[in-house]
Amino acid sequence: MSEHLVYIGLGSNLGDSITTLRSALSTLRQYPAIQDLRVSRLYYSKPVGPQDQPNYWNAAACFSTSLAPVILLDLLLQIEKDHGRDRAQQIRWGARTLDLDILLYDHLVVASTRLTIPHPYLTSRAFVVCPLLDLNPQLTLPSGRLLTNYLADLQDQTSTLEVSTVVL
Ligand code: A4P
Ligand code: MG
Repeated sequence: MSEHLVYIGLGSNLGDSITTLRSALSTLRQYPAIQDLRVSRLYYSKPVGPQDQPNYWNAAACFSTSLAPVILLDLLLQIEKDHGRDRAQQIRWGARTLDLDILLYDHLVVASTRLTIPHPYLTSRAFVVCPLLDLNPQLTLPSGRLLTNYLADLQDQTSTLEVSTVVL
């Protein structure tokens, strides 16, 4: 079975976010098809989008997997649901107990109705770029561009992004 290197983003701004993020990571570690999972530092930041919602806790994780992209998406959506994510109540970019996004899957580019990889907002959000660089400072996108090259344009966001001492 071929293995793929995947990076995911984790976010939460409702409920006990740190417990939720830890629980989601421990759920992922229990799957035999997910191996060598590593987690970034934990970040705390103001919401992007509607401001009338709590601040967010964010991190990224990378792992090796034999799961195809849509199978992995279904697994992440199920884990979100199991952690109280209620899509019926949700507005775009609004508050959520748990958000799990596929950021990168090898150097694959996907643009289907269910899945866009790389994640469309990956390079424009410091709360995604910074944890990804924790995991791999030399990370490159499918375009071949180094992710670190995008940091300069995100200075407004990085100045308000707090790194937590909490280890997930
Ligand atoms: N989908 C397509 N591509 C992907 C992918 N690469 N990974 C589809 C995961 N899902 C993907 O997801 C809706 C659908 O997107 C899925 O069913 C899947 O088929 P969603 O998580 O409900 O999306 P959304 O929240 O409505 O929109 P979006 O743009 O994905 O939201 P984001 O980007 O997750 O933003 N501020 C801070 N500081 N930190 C945050 O984490 N998060 C958001 C939500 C807003 N502001 C934030 C944060
Ligand atoms: Mg999402």
